[in-house]
Amino acid sequence: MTRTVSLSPLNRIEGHLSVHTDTEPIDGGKSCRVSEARCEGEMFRGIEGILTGRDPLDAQQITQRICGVCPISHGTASVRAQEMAYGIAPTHNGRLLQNLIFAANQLHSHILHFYHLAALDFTDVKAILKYSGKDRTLLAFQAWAKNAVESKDVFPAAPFLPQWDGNYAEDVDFNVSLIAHYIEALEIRRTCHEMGAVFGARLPHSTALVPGGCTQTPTLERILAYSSRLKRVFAFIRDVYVPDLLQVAKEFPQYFEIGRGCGNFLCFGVFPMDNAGNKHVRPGVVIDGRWESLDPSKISEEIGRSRYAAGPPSHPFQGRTEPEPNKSGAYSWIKAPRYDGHVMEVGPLARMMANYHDPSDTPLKKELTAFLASQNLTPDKMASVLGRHAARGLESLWMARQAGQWLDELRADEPPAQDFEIPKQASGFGLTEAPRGALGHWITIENYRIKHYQCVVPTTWNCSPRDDKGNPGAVEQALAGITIENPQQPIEIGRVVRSFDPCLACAVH
Ligand code: NFE
Ligand code: MG
Repeated sequence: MTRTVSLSPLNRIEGHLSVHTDTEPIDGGKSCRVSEARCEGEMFRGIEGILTGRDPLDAQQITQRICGVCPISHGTASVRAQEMAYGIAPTHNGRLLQNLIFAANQLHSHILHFYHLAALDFTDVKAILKYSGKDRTLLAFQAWAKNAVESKDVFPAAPFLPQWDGNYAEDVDFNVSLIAHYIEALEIRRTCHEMGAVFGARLPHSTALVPGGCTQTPTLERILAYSSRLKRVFAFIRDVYVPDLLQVAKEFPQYFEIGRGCGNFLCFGVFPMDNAGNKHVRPGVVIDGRWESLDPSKISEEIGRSRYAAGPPSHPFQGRTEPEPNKSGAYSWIKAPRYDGHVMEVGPLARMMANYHDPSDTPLKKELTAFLASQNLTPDKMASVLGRHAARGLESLWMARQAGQWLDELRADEPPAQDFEIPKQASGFGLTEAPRGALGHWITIENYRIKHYQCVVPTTWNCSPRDDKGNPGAVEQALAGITIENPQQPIEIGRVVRSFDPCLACAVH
């Protein structure tokens, strides 16, 4: 008999997501297998509508408020769209400063995701009770956990305890070190925000990011402030984050087989190398295992199962966002973006796969090739829970190394931004990558004001509901077929969904 197993709301992600799965019993009814899943974005925000009628220069400020985790991505998509509309490009320094602010924000996001959101799916928190070392922070944590275990409170020590009985990592020292690194990663995140603020003026929401570059000049003092912090962050990624990922992979090899998803990957590319359109992370599309170049005209959004007023699949220049909360048949506030009608996965794994299959040599291809050889893995294993975590870690390592290069390329005596005038009528779009994947903003200007603004956002792709043809979204597909050992404590659903690092605030923007 079909039984619905839900996680509602799913915690340790950003925002309000409910996941419902229809399951069939296996193992005499003790366990079950997911036959199909539904992702439900539970809130509406309406930031695209807020932009209508405003000064176009408000856009990179207001759209950064879509999210406190990936604001720089929204700011970047917005300045790219405005640059196209104004007919300008960033200066040499402007491009590098934007890349540096972006890298700081993306490193922050990946470290946050692994240590503060996902790693608790694999960590046996109660292992801290067996800790016998002298670290005072860990001893304090031990006392807190002991009290929590003995307490009758419902949430004695959230988000650590209570914890479901799952198959967590077995090695006591490894569990304790994941807790220690959870604490250390808080400091590293602060360091990343400081790096971003050196050139971004403030973080999370930068005031320095502008069409044509950045308002902060690259003084020697600022370059040193960034580089000293970058050294610390790079060392953490190399010596802590990546080794922890490898250890999780060693303890949970089955998760290279679980959570495959739709198998199609979309990447808009990021980190411009010049103003001719070349990017360090190249744009590209992989459909049914075949690479093709990106064609932005093939992007559309479908809303048949979303809580918006009915309309045909629309390119973002035409798209509308008109809430209809009680629409019949709709089950989510997330739209369903599609590429040439295909369901696509976006994110670090999609960037890796698009760059791995790209016919030219790409830096990410080099990273992934070395990783696969060292782990004795084939590329198809990357479409999995662990593959997504690995892609995030490998990308972080590359990015932290590359950021040092960008610092070296800054020219102290050149301007950080390009002048421009806002035209009376214009339109443009900006495609970039956010930590969670492909992000695009589309702007139309009339009478010097924003007439129309649409954002198509990473988690909108990944957590989309079914489209007009009934095809489930990427996360919905990744859940189909997984086994849930204990339907009372469906830890496996959390592991699969969190591997995509969903942000629902972004998804419903
Ligand atoms: Ni709110 Fe975001 C990223 C964007 S996800 S985190 O990364 O854009 O949809
Ligand atoms: Mg939108």
